[in-house]
Amino acid sequence: MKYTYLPKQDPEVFAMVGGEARREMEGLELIPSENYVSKAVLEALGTLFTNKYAEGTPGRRYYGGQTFTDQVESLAIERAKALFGADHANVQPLSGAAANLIAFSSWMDVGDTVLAMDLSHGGHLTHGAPVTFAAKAFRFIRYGMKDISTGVIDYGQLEAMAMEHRPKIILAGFSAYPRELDYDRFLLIAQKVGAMAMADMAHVAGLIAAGSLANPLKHGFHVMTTTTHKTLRGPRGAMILSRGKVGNPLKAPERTLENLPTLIDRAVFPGLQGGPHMHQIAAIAVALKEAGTPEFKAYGQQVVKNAKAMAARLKHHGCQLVTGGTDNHLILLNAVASFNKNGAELQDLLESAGITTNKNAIPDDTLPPFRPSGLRLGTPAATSRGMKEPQMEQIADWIAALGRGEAGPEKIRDDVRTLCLKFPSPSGLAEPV
Ligand code: DSN
Repeated sequence: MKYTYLPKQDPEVFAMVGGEARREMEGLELIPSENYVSKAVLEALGTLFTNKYAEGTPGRRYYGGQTFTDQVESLAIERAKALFGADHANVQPLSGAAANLIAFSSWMDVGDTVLAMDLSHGGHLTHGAPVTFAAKAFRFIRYGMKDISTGVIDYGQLEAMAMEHRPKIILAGFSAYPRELDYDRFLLIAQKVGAMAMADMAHVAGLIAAGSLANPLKHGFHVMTTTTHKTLRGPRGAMILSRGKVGNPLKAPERTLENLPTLIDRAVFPGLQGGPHMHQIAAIAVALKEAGTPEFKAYGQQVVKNAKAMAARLKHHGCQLVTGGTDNHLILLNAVASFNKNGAELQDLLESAGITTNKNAIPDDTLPPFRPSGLRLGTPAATSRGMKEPQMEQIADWIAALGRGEAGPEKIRDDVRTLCLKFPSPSGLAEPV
């Protein structure tokens, strides 16, 4: 990426942009929720659409001057619907936390109940962790894994809790769970108690688009939220996809599953947001076009193959993985059991060797969140650089050698840099013209 004005006008910020570009180019990114956007997505993000207010939906805006905002948002919506087989898409949520709160508020009143995954079993903060506003507004109850050694969800417990508490929403989704979910089981339970079936697919939306994981909407789920910047490889942002009939968002509809698209549009604006970020929506449109290509399908398959290869090699080195392996893009390593280090210590050690990861709780963790027992690893970003199974095995060898103290971070940092320079980041560097 070439910059003409920034280096001259604000060299301080430009130096920071350059530092981040070099960090991304020379280091290995293994945080499972991160990725590299294409140069086309980056260009769309830097467009004049950032100048425009566009409250409302295409064709029904509150301000004038919407010819091109209407076009670009409609394109993003149509591409999202086609990619995920949805009846409706709202592409305005600013990010994942907003998308989840909007989906909750479209279907529930204050005090209503949600049945969601336990945070330490892989659920997400925005699924009602006690520190969130959502937890003040709604009542969250928790399901978890039946058997942590395999990762299978306790569907019997889930059903019993649903029957007892009659939740308005049953939420399937996670940010640290390495296995596939049984969406048919979720849906049957939701139907039994008259709940809305909602999936938060932020982590795996790209894998769903690529066909490497199941699509909850195709299994009959009513709503699916996702961020756009993880495996989907777009800009930061989010979408809410749903089934149902699109109505006039200017009129409050009855709260029925059929009316979900309109309920969601109204919950976005004026419910919880103001003007959408139109430059972000333009970049989402570009990313959604990329996600519909055969190259992206191959990418999604390779992300999973790479995660399996890395998991197998870590196990070969005696590492302990939560659920014993992975079906998706992420691995949850028990750092204490593997290397007698907590997740924070291992994260810092790997970072000093140029490998970026994040500390993470493991199921029923006895350590606190700032120095938990686990470490999360993921392959979406490394796969975007074109790395395959041999590189994943090499990375696992480095992690094991560092963890056991058999190699120093300085030496491995050089090897990491050499590998990364052979597989350049698709986003490119920041250079002045
Ligand atoms: N921060 C993202 C993750 O890492 O899972 C989602 O919140």
